Amino acid sequence: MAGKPKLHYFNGRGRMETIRWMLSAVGVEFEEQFIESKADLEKLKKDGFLLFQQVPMVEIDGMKLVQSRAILNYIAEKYNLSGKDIKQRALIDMYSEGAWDLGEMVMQLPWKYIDPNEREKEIIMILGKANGRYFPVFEKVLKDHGQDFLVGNQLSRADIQLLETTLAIEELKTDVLSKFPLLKAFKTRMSNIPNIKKFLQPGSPRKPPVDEKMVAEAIKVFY
Ligand code: GSN
Repeated sequence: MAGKPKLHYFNGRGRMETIRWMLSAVGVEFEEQFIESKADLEKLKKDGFLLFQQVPMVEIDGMKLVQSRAILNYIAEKYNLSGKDIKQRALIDMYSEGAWDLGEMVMQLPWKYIDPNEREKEIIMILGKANGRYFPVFEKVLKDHGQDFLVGNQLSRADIQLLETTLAIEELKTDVLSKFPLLKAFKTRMSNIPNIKKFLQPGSPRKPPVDEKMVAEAIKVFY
């Protein structure tokens, strides 16, 4: 029997967090090998384990997968999170990419904006995009079909990625969903799915928001 997937990344959210979310949502246990020094990263490179000399890298089913979205695609296919047909798949991909674009802005915040004033300006921009571009789309999708999940009335990667991103945006502004009642109800519903509920509880592999200390540590490893 194949062992647990093994995730290679630093001990923070970054590009691995969606992968942690996805595996956890389908109840797959995994191991994490944290990269804590330049030597750890160099060893992975020297051993030929990183196709493009980069992490995230996930050992799964006898493969060493890199490129975060390729890893997510594999997990989504394997665990039936990509819909029932190619049309559902297209919707799921569009919604997931939208959630990814918004989530990526939050992910990059502590890395790109060290100056507190610049960061504050960027947060206002991100909240503007969330309120003006992304959340209205998801609110309308939920309103139009009246179902529990975004596509095909079953859990897909789009639901998981939207929940992850929504919670990340709420960390910037707690009442950000006040004008989006259906998205708010979606958040509550998704958060109560047993595997997800477990992932949201303390002690799970979910990582806290990236702080300045974590950025400084990661910079030492990657630059
Ligand atoms: O999505 C992906 O996995 C890739 N398109 C990008 C991965 C990437 O930029 N990895 C950085 C770590 S910071 N982000 O997760 C990396 O491994 N840098 C080390 C290097 O030598 O380039």
